[in-house]
Amino acid sequence: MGVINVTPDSFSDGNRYLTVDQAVAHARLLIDEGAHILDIGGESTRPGALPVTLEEERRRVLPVLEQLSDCGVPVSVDTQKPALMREAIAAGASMINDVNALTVPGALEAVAGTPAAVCMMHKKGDPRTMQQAPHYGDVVREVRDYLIMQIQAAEAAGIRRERLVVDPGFGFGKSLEHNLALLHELAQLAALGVPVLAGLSRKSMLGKITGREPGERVFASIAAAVIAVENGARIVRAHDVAATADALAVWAAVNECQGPYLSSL
Ligand code: 8Y4
Repeated sequence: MGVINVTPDSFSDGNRYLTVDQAVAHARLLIDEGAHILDIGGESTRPGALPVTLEEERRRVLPVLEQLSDCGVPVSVDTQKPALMREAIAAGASMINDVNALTVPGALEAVAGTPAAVCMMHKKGDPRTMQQAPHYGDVVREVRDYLIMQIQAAEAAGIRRERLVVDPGFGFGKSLEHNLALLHELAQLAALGVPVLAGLSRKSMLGKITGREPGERVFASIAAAVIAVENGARIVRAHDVAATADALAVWAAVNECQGPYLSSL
């Protein structure tokens, strides 16, 4: 899953066309590099980021989605707003990536009456304060139990299991030790029987391990992606798609789980 941010940088003073065109061009590049899914987000989820109004998020995300309707891969929309979830699905989104795991009022209903898939992510606390002093008894058990509850809530709302993806939410209210425990024990989440998505790309846990800035975390991200897949992740959310796709092609070849490799034997 390749990450497409539709957030204007501080230099392009509010020119949405530029932002939208850049996002679409970036999306096409990531497909070229081997992305099987795109994740489009119009609101930053990073600690300390400012919230965006529905109007603004809509103006960023929907034009990109429309231009990608023929792109050949499923498009996911990363949003926390039920109104935009509905509009995105109506505009062709195949999946909603919800860092709140459908807990915001109206989110379950927004997805339920549609054919879209949904990724339900665990997080602890709100993005502004979640990294201050995260505390867990048993982080793997707590995340697992939370995801089980949200799977049940989604099913109760009429969203069939086949449409669900779960995600431990690396970095969302977790210390380095919590993140490492979740990655080490990811198979316990994969055992829930719903595909697991892992988002580790360029994250600060990799900065803590390597001492590197986000742009220099590609190699660390590749290692994390391979470990995640080895431990049962089915979808990897990545910024550096070409590198990640090559690394996972090697993993897949070794595991003989891709038809083309077998047919050439
Ligand atoms: C550098 C670059 C440092 C990016 C940090 C980051 C996830 C997610 C995010 C995830 C799912 C991020 C929207 C955080 N992470 N959605 N979104 N899972 N499902 N930080 O792990 O990329 S944003």
